[in-house]
Amino acid sequence: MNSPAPDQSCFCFPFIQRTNPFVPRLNFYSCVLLVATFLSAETIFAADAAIDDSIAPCAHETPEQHDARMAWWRDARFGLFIHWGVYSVSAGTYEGKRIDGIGEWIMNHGKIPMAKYQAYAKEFDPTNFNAVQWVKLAKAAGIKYIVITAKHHDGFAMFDSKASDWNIVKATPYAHDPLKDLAAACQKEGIRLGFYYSQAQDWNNGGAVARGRWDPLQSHDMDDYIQNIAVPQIRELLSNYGTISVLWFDTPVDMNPAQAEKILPLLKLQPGIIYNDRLGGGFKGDTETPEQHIPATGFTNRDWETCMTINDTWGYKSYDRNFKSTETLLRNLIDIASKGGNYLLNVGPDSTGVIPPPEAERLLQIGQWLKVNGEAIYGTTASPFGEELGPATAQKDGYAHEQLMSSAWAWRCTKRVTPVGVTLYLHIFEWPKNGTFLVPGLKHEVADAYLLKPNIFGGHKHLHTTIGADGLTISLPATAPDKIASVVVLKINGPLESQIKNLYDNNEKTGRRAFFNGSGQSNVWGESNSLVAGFGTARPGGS
Ligand code: FHN
Repeated sequence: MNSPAPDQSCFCFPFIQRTNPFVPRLNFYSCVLLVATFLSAETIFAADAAIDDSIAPCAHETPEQHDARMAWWRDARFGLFIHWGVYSVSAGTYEGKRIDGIGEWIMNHGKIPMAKYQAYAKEFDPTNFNAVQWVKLAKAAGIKYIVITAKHHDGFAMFDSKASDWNIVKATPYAHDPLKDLAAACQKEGIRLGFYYSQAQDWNNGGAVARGRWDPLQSHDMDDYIQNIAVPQIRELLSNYGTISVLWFDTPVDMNPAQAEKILPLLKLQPGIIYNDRLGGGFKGDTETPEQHIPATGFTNRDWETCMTINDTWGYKSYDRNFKSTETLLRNLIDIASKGGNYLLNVGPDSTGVIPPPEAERLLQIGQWLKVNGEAIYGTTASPFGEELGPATAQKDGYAHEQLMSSAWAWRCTKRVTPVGVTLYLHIFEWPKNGTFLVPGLKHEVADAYLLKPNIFGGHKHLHTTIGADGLTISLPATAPDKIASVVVLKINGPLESQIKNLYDNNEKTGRRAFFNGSGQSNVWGESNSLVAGFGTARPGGS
């Protein structure tokens, strides 16, 4: 472990005594850099101009190579996010008081001193954790990849780390590495595995702290932290767990390009790995990551993934029962697929290692729908229409920030290009009472139209269609095949022609605004956007 001698004090923050066994060492030069970074936002942007993109993995790949690398992820459409850590012990309550906000932030929101927070680790003994069961649940839910918190902002490593003893093997009675089990189970069951890693914020190991430090023992030297904690831990994660398909960075608070450049080359340890847009330092990554909302129009030129809680917290809170209905979750998945994105839906296991039953139940219900209708989700691309979304309206996301979102919820469409033409999947949420459904603007003869859900004999009910001035009208049976979303399949020979009104065109700006929330406003960490260098702002020529 890289722990300093206990009597060292910090050059920048002389009031900080180095008594925390987990904090890394500060040196004169890193302090100067730190102060300079704090003093001037221009420092960040000046350095940003000098970013060396060639160090990014796959920096020189051709568009075809890029598509090949992203292919499995684009096909997957549905991933499972897992926020699990020592915060599941406190479960939203500190010293008898319920702490507001998301559960994994309890140390920060509750201003819990390091010593008291670290004591929770002694109660973290998840003997009910069973990686095979988790992965089987994910599979039954129709999930294709898992992203689990290897380290969240509290700095607690959910894996065996030599860089800091603040980890599940050394600091808990469990004394075991659950990520090893999960990696083995994913490998066996054919589920892709990704790691979430809080590369900048670390409230126990000397990294950045959003909203200000609250314990004098919290040291902060970003360069030292990046060098001695983030870099070695990411190396461990990308070296010791077999194939890792995704590295999911988060909250690039205080990250400058030079620090991001220390991390980026490590991704070469996993050829083909996909990383998101939250590294910081101006690197745009492979994916956009709208959080707690679905952008009105998706992103036209970037892969994107909405991450979302199943209730109102990422990490377990014993009293958060505000679970979204299966109907909402399924509509979200379909809405996202219809805009060409992925849904990364979160669960928060408790401190014994159990995924709360209401969360598991919802996942299984989604899985039942996907078993019948998965063809209309996996490997599909965005709707060729857009009219079904209604006008983009300002609504609140899960953090009460205003975002632009779709206003109409009668139906959605996904598309698959086939060797002979195009297949359209109409996901109908509001089954028409008059027995007909109009696809506005579609004037193609269809080679076949049928309900995706098979009848009791295993065949499909074929549907009559007619072309009129407004589009294609489909005759439907009186009752919906599915209570939440019934899928009608339209087979079209040859390519779709351009008379279809496509609201996705030229809408990238709108989609971005919906995600980034406008300049000068607060982001989800309560920091000014301008201090979070590069986050959410795609740099042409980035990796
Ligand atoms: O601060 C985190 C939060 O705890 C959670 O991990 C989410 C998931 O996307 N990300 C951050 C906020 O953007």
